[in-house]
Amino acid sequence: ESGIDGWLRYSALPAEIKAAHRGYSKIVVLDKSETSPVYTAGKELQKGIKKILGQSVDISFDLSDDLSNSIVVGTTVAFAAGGDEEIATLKEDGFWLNTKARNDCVHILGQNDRGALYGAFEYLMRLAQGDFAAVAEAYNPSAPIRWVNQWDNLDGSIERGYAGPSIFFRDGEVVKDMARIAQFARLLSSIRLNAVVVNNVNANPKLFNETNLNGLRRIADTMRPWGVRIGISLYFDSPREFGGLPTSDPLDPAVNDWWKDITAKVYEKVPDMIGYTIKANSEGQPGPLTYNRTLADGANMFARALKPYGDAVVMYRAFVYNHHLEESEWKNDRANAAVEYFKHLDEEFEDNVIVQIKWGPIDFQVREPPSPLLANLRKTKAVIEFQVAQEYLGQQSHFVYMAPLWKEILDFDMRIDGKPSPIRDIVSGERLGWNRSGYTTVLNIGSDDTWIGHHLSLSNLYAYGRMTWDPCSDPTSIIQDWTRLTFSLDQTVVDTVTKISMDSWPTYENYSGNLGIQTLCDIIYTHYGPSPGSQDGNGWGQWTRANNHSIGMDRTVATGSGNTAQYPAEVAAVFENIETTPDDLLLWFHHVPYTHRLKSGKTVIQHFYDAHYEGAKHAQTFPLEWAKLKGLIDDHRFEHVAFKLKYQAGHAIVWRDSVNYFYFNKCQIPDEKNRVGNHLWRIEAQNMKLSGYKVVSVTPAEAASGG
Ligand code: BDP
Repeated sequence: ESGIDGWLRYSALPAEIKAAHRGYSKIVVLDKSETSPVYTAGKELQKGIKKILGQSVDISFDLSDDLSNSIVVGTTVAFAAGGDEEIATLKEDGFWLNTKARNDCVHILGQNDRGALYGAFEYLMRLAQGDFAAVAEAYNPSAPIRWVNQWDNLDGSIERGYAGPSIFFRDGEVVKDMARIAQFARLLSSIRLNAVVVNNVNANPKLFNETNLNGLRRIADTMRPWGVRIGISLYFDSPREFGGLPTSDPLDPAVNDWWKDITAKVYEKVPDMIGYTIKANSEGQPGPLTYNRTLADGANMFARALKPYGDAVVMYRAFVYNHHLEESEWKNDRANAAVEYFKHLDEEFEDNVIVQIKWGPIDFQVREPPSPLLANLRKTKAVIEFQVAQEYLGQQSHFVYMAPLWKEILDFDMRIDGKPSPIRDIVSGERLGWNRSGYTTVLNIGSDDTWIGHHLSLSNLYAYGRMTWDPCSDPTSIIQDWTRLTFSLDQTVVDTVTKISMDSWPTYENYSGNLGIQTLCDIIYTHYGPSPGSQDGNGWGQWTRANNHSIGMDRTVATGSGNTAQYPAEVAAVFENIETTPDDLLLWFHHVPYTHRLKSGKTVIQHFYDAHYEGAKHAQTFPLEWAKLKGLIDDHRFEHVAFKLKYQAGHAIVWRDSVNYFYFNKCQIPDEKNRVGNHLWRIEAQNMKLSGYKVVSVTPAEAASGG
């Protein structure tokens, strides 16, 4: 199997399970229009039932038919004409699933078209897992915004993409063939994600040429039947660079008119566009600050242009920082940037501006505390930005299942005004009374059949959908469901994938960066393999502040960057005090000697050594665990994952030795267990017979056994 259907394979149920199902008389679809998600739902049910149960069922559009033993799918409004069922309250995109309705009917009724399609998928995914239990339940999303951001470039490359070229763009234009785009929309809608921003946040203004505007129309037309809307990322300086204006100053009337005009052109092609995503004044991108205007001035310009278009919003990214800092400014703390830039503007943004905040204060590291900005906006609405792309987490060559990480962040209680404020309630809008907020994620699916470059990593997309709908979902049951749908109902398969997945984040953290020091990868460009030495003394500002005696970034008010004070008082007090800071964030908030004792009783440096050995050792178990699945799943995917996990196991050893040796060199404190420098389990190149290789120097040097 190629993996192209992801978790929507609808594998035939084993005969004994199938036998327990009575089948259906027909599928009654309450919308005849082929572009409606309700119609799509009908077709999907027909296809799924054929594959899962082996039954061919006809579609009818007539509610006045004899409905016994049928499936009815549509909106509650369309159904009201023909029924009197009592349905629990539904929110936007919600649905009602009743598998024991009158006359042995199954009712799948959406609050809107999209909800009906979500309901159809829910029902099919239950069937596919052999779950025929009766339900009569309302399903409602935690938040209205459940998006993904693809970072696709017009030339077909993908920023931080590890799964082949873009499915959207090639050679400067939108692709001709929409087949993959439809398949992608199907995957998104099955996990109840309602929009995709199709191009990179480092955007190209050529997106606005006539060919591409028509291309956007085709993308939107392809995704609409799946209930997925599209949005685009904008390049701030487009008026100057693309429109020929002398400036892109957001307070210049001509610039405002230019954005209004181009927006009108965009909406002529895509009338239901969800809006614009803006990355400005960050990492070399121009923005309002370039023109001595505030970030709110910039955001509001787009907001005004979008006002006439229904519920369209501006997603203004809080990821604003300058990486060209002079040496003297290295003392600045990039973790402070978002709050410093945005907090005082809280009252200034137009109602249709939403601030898009990365989950941590820096940049998708293996461990960060939650971004303090999530607790600093009151009036201005926000979405949290996750990263399904494993940019700093092994780039889909290592596997890290991220649902447990997201859950920790979403469960984190910010204690705004001393009251319970778990982040999931902030982003749902409940805590501060926001009407439009929620979630987005960086996603890097490409044209590879695996979608994402590693069959196991696709679980992150599935989990993202599940958690945005219901952030209280349990990561373990999510991965179990995903495994049953993706691989097999076999219990060994489910248990094995679950075990590898649930162990994957702690394992990666152990061998890649502990105690809140961040992922010790090459920070300058690749963000991949070990390079602890690259962390300090550069404008990218992801500091470890490691010297020969001590390590960690002092973010306290007392002696450091003052970052702790950006959190609400109760949380600030916990992080300010080294005694109450949890060990796994110790070096994020404090600078301590390598000999500092953790709550576990170990010193920091011994913890580093032990964790890296532990992590690399545990990574060796992944290919062994996986080997149990030989013959229980298809060979193609078995071999693909086996290869990846074996590579990961090897690279984990490179990580282990590089990081340990680097810090040993710095502090010269020996490992109590005398392992560092012994390069356990490594096969040295000089001990191998090699042909066809040439000798190169190893970077970073500490990755080489001889240093
Ligand atoms: C960083 C990525 C960079 C993105 C940036 C962003 O390395 O490629 O452009 O985030 O989020 O993590 O804008």
